[in-house]
Amino acid sequence: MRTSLELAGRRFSLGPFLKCPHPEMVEACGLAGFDFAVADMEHTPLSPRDLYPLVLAAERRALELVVRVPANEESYIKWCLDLGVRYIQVPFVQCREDAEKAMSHGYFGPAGERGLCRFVRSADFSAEDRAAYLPRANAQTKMILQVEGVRGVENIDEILAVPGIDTLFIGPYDLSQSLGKPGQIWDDEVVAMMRRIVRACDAAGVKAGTFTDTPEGIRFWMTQGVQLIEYASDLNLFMGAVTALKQQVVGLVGSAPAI
Ligand code: 3PY
Ligand code: MG
Repeated sequence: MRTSLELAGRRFSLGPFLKCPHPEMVEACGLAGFDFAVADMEHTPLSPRDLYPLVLAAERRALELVVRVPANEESYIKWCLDLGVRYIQVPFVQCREDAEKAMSHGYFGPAGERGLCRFVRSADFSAEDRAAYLPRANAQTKMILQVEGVRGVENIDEILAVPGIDTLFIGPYDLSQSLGKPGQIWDDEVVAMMRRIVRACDAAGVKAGTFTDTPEGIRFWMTQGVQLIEYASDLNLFMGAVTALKQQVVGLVGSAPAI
């Protein structure tokens, strides 16, 4: 993963969530200089079929496409990997067994039990040498596991002990809900718990990631040692742009235009 940001000698990756299944959005993220974008199958009805043009657009613009699958299910993970997606993000990991299951879906044996077919896009539809494919596929796959509930936090050390996790992603919104404070992502208890997870990641040598929806949030989590920051969403950025434009026009002409 490209790391375009730097603070105090540490490097970070930044990218937005995509809620719209449009390759143009993916290209725009690449052109804007983001390191990655996250196609969100958890919180949109994005289908596996929708992913193909997004993957092509990401490759065209040298952008990393992360796919957040709807659940920790073999089929979802396999469909994405077979298409050539390298970064898979798995929601709601609560314990060691969940983490082991996700990792097993991500890798061919002996590391895991990813379903094996070499007639898929990730193996160049069988044009790639079969002996070369399996180790190359395993080497390029990166698993991002989401911890976003109190149970996951309680089990954080055993989750982090599962070998091969690329990034442990903390979901602040679901975590705030799990703590009985739904939506209060800047509540002291929520932030303290998130910082505790970042420290546990540091100790385990696993990258920490999180979500934020303000530029101040990006800076704050960078200073806390988070290395992967997933930001707001394509639609949230668009809403911000059109709302700001409307306010600007109202300021110029003194009335609310019908735009
Ligand atoms: C959360 O905050 O729960 C998330 O999953 C962020 O994407
Ligand atoms: Mg969540």
